[in-house]
Amino acid sequence: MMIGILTLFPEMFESMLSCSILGRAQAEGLLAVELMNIRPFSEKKHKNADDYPFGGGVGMVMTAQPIVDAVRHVRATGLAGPCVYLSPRGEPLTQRKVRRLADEESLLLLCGHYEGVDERALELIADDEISVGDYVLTGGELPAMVVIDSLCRLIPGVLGEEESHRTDSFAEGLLEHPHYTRPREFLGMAAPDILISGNHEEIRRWRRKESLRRTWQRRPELLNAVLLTSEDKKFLEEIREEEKAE
Ligand code: 4FV
Repeated sequence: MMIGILTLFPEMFESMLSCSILGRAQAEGLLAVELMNIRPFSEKKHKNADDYPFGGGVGMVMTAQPIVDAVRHVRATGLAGPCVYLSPRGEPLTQRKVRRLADEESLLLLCGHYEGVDERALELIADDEISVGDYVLTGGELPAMVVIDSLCRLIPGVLGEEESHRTDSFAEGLLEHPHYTRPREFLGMAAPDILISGNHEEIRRWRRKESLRRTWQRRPELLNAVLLTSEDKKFLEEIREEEKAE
């Protein structure tokens, strides 16, 4: 997969792209990331890429020309995938959306900054808008990193055992079950015996029930979107009884 990033602050990406899973994915040729600074495309004498908002108000707005020319340059290099603008008014990013993006050959991520981007640039070049959450950041760079990080996990070969991202939170629309590792006893707290029993069917059942419990406790609305098995319904019954008893 090829990901192009258009930003005024390419240096923000250097460390996150160079370490751990993302670093390895690029080294193994499973992912290619092209960082591009928008500013050099500015036709302004001092290369500024922002200006005062029409209609007044605080802050600055990114000007259309450098963005449109930068996208045209990227398109000319053959990156044909959808151009996604990161903004609080975008479609909320979900694991389902991440899976859809991961099917693309290539992607172009446009990072806004200041108050935002001139709307005409978005009309000309944006194919999609994505939000990573209902809060306001200083720029689209961190949201772009969130998209890249969540995407790269789904690229075949990036995560060790293929299996691992299939058991993710949200992979099945539920929150993740608790995880434990050595030592068996920590500060007097024991890891659940079932997990050390070697009985894989019982472990599967424990993990499914604990995923359902966490989801029921913290994000019950998610349960409406999950196709619950009869086993799930029985677990939820037990959980309601157990929680009532507490
Ligand atoms: C954002 C978000 C976000 C808004 C103005 C950048 C900032 C500034 N992007 N999900 N939440 N963007 O807050 O995606 O230009």
